[in-house]
Amino acid sequence: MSEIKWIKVKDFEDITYNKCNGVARIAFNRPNVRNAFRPKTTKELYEAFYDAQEDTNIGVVLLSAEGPSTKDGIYSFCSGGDQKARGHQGYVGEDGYHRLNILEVQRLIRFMPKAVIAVVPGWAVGGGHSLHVVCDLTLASKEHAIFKQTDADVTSFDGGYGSAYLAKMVGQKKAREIFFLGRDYSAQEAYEMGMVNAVIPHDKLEITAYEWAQEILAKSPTSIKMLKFAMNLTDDGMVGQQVFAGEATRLAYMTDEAKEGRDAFLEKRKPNFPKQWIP
Ligand code: S0N
Repeated sequence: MSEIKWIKVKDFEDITYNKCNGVARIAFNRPNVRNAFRPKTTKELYEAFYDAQEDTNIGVVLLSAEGPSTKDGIYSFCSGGDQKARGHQGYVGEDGYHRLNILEVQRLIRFMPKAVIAVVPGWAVGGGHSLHVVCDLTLASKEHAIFKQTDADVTSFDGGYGSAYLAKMVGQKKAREIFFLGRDYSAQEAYEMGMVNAVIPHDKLEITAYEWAQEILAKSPTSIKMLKFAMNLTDDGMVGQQVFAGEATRLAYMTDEAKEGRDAFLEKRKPNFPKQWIP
């Protein structure tokens, strides 16, 4: 695999955002606070993910992290909500309001019609752990990745994907252990539990993520999209059905039937649908 030539999309403060050959790479960039997210971070994440979703040249998104920390050389993926930005009702943004916008970022990852891969070089903790859970795939650094849920230490609880969906992934007993005890788990332990797809030597992590992305990009985009939405559907209730059905409607628009329905309306006549009741 030749060297990846990332092209910067935009200058952000709390994240970096690059693209190369159909892959978007969005990375946390606050390594000295273990890549904790504040409202500015979630705003930037949302903007970058939305851009990646809308860009028809992009088929796979990597959610990664810059690092290591210049203070102590420790790598991190994300340590969750920035406790220094936390007020009485949530995380306080520059406008003074308390926001919980990380859930909007989670939903964007969950519902975008493209594969999102969490690339975990170090600590994945609290809301950072939940973010890796909501991504479609997770690749973890063999030497430095550590998975940990501290929500019950700081009175926050991700009652959605971070916990309930995690339980579907690793089983109820294990998910309860992760949240109730808040222990550290290595990449290998996380792999054995079923919440990590592969354990990768640290110096090969980024290139491996890019190679996985290229493998996915070689597949049928419609299949990847429909498979993601089909696998989401049962866990996402009516919203999952809505997202899946929206794509089914898009496919229906491409049929002769749909063309006849549209043309008949525009020509002010009764539609004459092709009578093919194919079972
Ligand atoms: C990550 C940990 C385990 C790393 O430990 P280590 O290596 O010993 O490093 P430290 O010395 O502890 O940290 C180094 C420096 O980084 C700062 N820092 C680390 N994490 C954070 C953080 N989350 N916020 C702010 N600062 C952080 C340290 O303070 C230290 O700085 P200096 O050098 O200046 O002393 C360890 O650091 C750790 O346990 N971190 C805290 C993890 C945590 O509890 N995170 C919050 C968990 N909760 C959430 O994430 C909320 C999620 C959420 O937002 C949400 C989810 C669902 C629904 C709603 C919400 C919502 O509330 O919005």
